[in-house]
Amino acid sequence: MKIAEARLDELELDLVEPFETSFGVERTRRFLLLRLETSDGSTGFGECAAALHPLYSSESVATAREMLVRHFLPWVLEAPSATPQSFRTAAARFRGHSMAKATVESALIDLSAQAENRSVAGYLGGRRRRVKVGVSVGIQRTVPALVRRVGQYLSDGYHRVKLKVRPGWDADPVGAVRREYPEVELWVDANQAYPTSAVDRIRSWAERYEVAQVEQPFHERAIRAHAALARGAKFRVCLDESIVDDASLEDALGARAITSLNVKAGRVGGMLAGRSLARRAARAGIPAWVGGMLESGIGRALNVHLAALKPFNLPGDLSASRRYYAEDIIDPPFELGPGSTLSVPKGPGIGVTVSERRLRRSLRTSRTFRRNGSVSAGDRIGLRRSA
Ligand code: OSB
Ligand code: MG
Repeated sequence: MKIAEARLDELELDLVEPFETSFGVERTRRFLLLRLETSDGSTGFGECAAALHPLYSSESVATAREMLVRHFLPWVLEAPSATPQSFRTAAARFRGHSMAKATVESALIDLSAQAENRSVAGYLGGRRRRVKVGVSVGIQRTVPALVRRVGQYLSDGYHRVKLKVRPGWDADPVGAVRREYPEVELWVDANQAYPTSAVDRIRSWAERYEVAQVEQPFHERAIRAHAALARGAKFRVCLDESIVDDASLEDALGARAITSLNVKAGRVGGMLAGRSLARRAARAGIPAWVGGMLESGIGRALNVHLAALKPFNLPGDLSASRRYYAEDIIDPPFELGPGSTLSVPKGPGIGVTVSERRLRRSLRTSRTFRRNGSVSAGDRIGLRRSA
């Protein structure tokens, strides 16, 4: 495919409620959206998972923008033919910046799938029509508030609930949710908040309250501590931040530090890498699932397509549009279906329509780059005030 134009928008969408984790509170989501246009007028989208500040990982909107503008978009606009695979090979010489890389790869996958008149899921080899999903619940102000929040999600129809935990917000809230909802499938995610000395304490409350999965309790490089927690545990130990490439997965498997794999295309450099990691985990008997980064409908659609692949056999952090945003930027919005599922858009490509009107309302900056080397005159400031 010959790419004629790249448009890089920065958007800000207000979350329906603040999302608090062990690393901070998010009230709005600021993110980059990439729109690639081919010389014959097809358009493909990629949403960058990087947040405004580098708290989940070292990438941010600013670092991703720098890599896109300085390195990746010039490559895309100069390549005689750009494919997801050729981009991946070309970008591999740059270390890190996985979320920036994944953004370009996603837009190229959207275009490649459209060119073959298939959905993104079909292009990647996925066959599911609906994918099982759950909901990730942020830290709340009080335990009763958390129990109420979980109750609302259960009545919405979610079958599995992932509670964000951290030292001081763990045994009490998890126990209260378990007592109120004896049957719910409970997961927890600490985003690296515990010292490695907490192995026994985590094991104790996780087993007492029948937590099915504990995600990333320790630092991303603390592989031995995760292995110690996994040894003999009744719950799965899931790694998120620790797994960034093939080598980190091999090391975690070798150390028996992982019994569930969270795949986020952004964290691992794209959907192609995410697919191969999930296949590798499956060969080792380890289940995988698709994680989330509070994406808008575009990123969510891409995640749902990825979750249609066979090795993703646990419910993903893929919730309905209204769990995140009052108004999504896609049509139709994602709605929760029977059996705690989302349906995989049929395509071609991502299979959802981007509402340019709603996108413009959330626009902070926009810059367009063209093949002949021209760049639109300066950054266009969106309709919303600057932060
Ligand atoms: O660790 O899974 C995580 C959101 C932002 C950053 C990290 C994480 C999360 C979530 C939200 O848990 C999952 C979602 O998008 O629903
Ligand atoms: Mg996580």
